[in-house]
Amino acid sequence: MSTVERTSAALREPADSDTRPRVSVVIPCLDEANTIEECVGAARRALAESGLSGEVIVADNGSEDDSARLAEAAGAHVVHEPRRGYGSAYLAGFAAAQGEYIVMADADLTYDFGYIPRFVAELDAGAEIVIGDRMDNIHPGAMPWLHRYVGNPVLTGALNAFFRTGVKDAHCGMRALRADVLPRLDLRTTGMEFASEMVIRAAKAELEVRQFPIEYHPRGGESKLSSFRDGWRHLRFLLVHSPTHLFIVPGAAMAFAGALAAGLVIARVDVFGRTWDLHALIAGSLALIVGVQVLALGLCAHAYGTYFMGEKDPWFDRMRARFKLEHGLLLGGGIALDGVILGGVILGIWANRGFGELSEERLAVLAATLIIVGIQIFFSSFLLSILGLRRRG
Ligand SMILES: Nc1nc2c(ncn2[C@@H]2O[C@H](COP(=O)(O)OP(=O)(O)OP(=O)(O)O)[C@@H](O)[C@H]2O)c(=O)[nH]1
Ligand SMILES: [Mg+2]
Repeated sequence: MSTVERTSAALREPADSDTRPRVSVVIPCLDEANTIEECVGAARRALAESGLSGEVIVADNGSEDDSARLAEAAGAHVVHEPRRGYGSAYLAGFAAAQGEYIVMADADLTYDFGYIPRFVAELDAGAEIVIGDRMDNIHPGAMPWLHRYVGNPVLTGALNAFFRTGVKDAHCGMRALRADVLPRLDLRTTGMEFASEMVIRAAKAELEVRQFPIEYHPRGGESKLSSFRDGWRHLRFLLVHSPTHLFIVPGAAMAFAGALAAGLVIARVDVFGRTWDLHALIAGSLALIVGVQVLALGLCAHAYGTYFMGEKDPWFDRMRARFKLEHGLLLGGGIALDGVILGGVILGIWANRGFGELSEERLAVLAATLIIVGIQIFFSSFLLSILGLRRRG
């Protein structure tokens, strides 16, 4: 289920413009009985004080405490989502939202609902998504050291290195968006990685994203965040959505280093005053074989993304415009054939010695490497072609 199939109520059944609220404040909630009432009250006050018509939706994620009842009593519309996870809770909340705009914030009093008018003003001014930036205004005790100086900078840094979103605080939980961008965002993730997914999808869909500094307060009640499990979920999401960084870059680096090491051994070039020999050749060969394998997997992952997930990658598009199946077959077949010829040369040397002592380990490693790499390229080219059989674009 995603925001395409489960888009907001406002888009499925447009209410007439007189009754439709402008703003839906959506609050995900898992066992936040200490703070949920105050959050709902603060959200309603912020709407009333700024003259915005609105509703407050609490997406209760199977709380075992009194959260759902307290939220309802405080005036929220409570939707129940039994499937656990921050993303699941938000998907359920979005599906119930009637507003033209959606404002998102946690149920733990870390975010100040007084910012709602500012978020709305940014949307009114043309933004499609607005994301708070907590980084310069974190109150003492609001964010553990590990998240402030390791988790957030590393994950936000990786996200921007991979996807160039320019978002400064990619995990900020206070955001706002136009309900009508939900189908373009097509959000699907169920856990905390939902926060990253939204930022990445917004960048890929070229939405107008704006940010402004907000304050981050210490939490009331117990945190639901698990540093390592949730951190890993974010990182995993970034990696599997960027085959270039997961496969192509490390694969190319390994293949290059391996080919270089093997080349230096074969050419008998001195490195740091020593001639590298068989061990360096074996290491180089290993790196080259693994590197080519990883590169081939990366190309297949790119092909899958392009053909089946509507991804747009100019680099991959250029590659597939330039290289056809036959190019791959010729390259792979040619390299494997070189390896076979080299094997024949070794056999010739052996025959010359009357099939006696033979010590052509270097040539043998080289021949085996060429045959392996050639066969990998040959069959990977077929696999790439198979992936593109039913392509539409
Ligand atoms: N982690 C988590 N949060 C959920 C879930 N369902 C709803 N939530 C709500 O999502 C919001 C975010 O969770 P938090 O525990 O505040 O996570 P966080 O804001 O990253 O971490 P803190 O800085 O400790 O608050 C809270 O309002 C939770 O109650 C769930 O299954 N897991
Ligand atoms: Mg929180």
